[in-house]
Amino acid sequence: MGGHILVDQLAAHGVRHVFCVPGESYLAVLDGLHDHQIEVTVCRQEGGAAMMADAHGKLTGEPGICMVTRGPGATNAMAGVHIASQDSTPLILLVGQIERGMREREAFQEMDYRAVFGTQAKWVTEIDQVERIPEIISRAFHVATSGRPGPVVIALPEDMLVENAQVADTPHYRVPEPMPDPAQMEAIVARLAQTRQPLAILGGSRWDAESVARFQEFAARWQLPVAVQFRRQMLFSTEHPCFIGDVGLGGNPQLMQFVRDSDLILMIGGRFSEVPSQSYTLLDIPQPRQALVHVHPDPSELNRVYIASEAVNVSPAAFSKALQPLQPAGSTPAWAAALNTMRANYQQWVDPTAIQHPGELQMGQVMAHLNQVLPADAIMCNGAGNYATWLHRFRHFTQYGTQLAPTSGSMGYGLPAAVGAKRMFPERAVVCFAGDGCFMMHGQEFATAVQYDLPIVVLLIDNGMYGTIRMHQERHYPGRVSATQLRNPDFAAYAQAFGGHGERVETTAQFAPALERALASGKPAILHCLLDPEAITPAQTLSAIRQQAQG
Ligand SMILES: Cc1ncc(C[n+]2csc(CCOP(=O)(O)OP(=O)(O)O)c2C)c(N)n1
Ligand SMILES: [Mg+2]
Repeated sequence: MGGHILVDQLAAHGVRHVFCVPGESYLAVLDGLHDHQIEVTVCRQEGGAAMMADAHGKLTGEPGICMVTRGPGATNAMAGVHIASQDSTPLILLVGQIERGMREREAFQEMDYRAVFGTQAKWVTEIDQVERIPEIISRAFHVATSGRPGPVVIALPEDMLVENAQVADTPHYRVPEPMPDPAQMEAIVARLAQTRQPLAILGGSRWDAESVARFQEFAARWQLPVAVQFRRQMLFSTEHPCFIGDVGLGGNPQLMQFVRDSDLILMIGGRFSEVPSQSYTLLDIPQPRQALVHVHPDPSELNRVYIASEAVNVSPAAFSKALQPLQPAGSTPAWAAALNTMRANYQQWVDPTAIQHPGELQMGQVMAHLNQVLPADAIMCNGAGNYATWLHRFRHFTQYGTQLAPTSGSMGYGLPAAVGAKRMFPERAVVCFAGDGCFMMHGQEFATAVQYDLPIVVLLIDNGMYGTIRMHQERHYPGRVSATQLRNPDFAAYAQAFGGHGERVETTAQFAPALERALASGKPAILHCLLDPEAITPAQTLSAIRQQAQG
């Protein structure tokens, strides 16, 4: 039966987990999962299920699998599809669909998936013939993972899923991995030899632990200054002597100046889109002043916004491999002093103990404590909000596979991502940072954490408002607070009501013992951390922003 064939095909491509919200439209697939070794995570909302699948894709490089019902299930899941698209994450969304014979009558929950997901997914299709399931599923895995990875959406007509057929399994998908032309690598080395101040900026997907290690070795050999793009801290160790920071929101102004002053930029894997480029101001468009080496797995991304001096159409993993034999001519490059200055500046920028802000709970101290007690392989998750700045600026990321953060700035991502991560890696510590606004967008997935006994820790940073928007409000419309105040529940009681561990943290001194109890509880936990609303950024208070805007 189609539903069973589908599950077998997923298994043939190595799938071990699926994230779903059930629907009557795909009962045959659920039946196929009944006796299968594939693990199922039943979620509370399809957006959360899709975000868990995205987290799977980010951590493993293999497509995360999400199953939802037609119409409202699919529109809910769109939240995760958009994240996977902007983050270049492999994801396959399987959607139950109305019977084939009812199409175009606006049947119950009918939707035109090609039209609705057409601009978000790499490929949208519908399986009309049960015999074609192996072919289409195989293609879906290849499309989702090759070139620039992204989401694929497949609609499954209900009547097709109950038809029978004899089919053969397809082999496990394989991602084509072209290597760069050695002559182009020579050209890049020749440019490096002549440059005054080079800078590598890392981003995108199709990295892995090995390629990160290779790139770190290359950077060390060449004493190459390295930065990462917005929410891509896990691509380069913050402890590496060549690391000089991240180009993101609320970034270090001196690093931004360093980008402008560089005469050669190696942009590897990323798109240098609106946020890292500081609203497209850091590099000239379309022709940057600097020589630009752009490495990207999608040829249509090369020369799209920035005209490259060397456009290298390979994945970051392939590029890092090709860098291995390349040796610098001399021992100390001309830019070594600039690197050391910038590295020292970076170390000051990320010293959390240097930060003081209003209120009894000091986030700098919280971050210093987390850096001390959390293992290096702890997976850190977040959604969107000013609270995330603390995590991205002050956490000592040192390993690949430790960060789940949407570059699309999608609120609510942190909790489902944490649930998905802990489901896949139960032995690793998983910590979710969430704002009071952010948490409530997908807070229902705390029930999923309880259902599967997933002891994640949520640090819920409550400032009683949609703080980011309030900050922008004060900058542009000072004193005119509109639609940004929040009246919140008791989040510790919320955790307890769901069957988890919950505590309220009001002061710095309370934080460390509360975290210890949360970790020791063995349950999903929420630490309801009360942050003074004045402490809107590590550097500025809300009142100061307002006063500045009022002139
Ligand atoms: C799904 C979604 N809706 C709205 C926004 C716009 N937005 C960005 S940050 C933010 C406020 C976040 O509030 P909170 O989670 O409490 O964090 P805070 O900024 O207060 O630290 C909003 C509404 C968004 N990024 N994503
Ligand atoms: Mg808030």
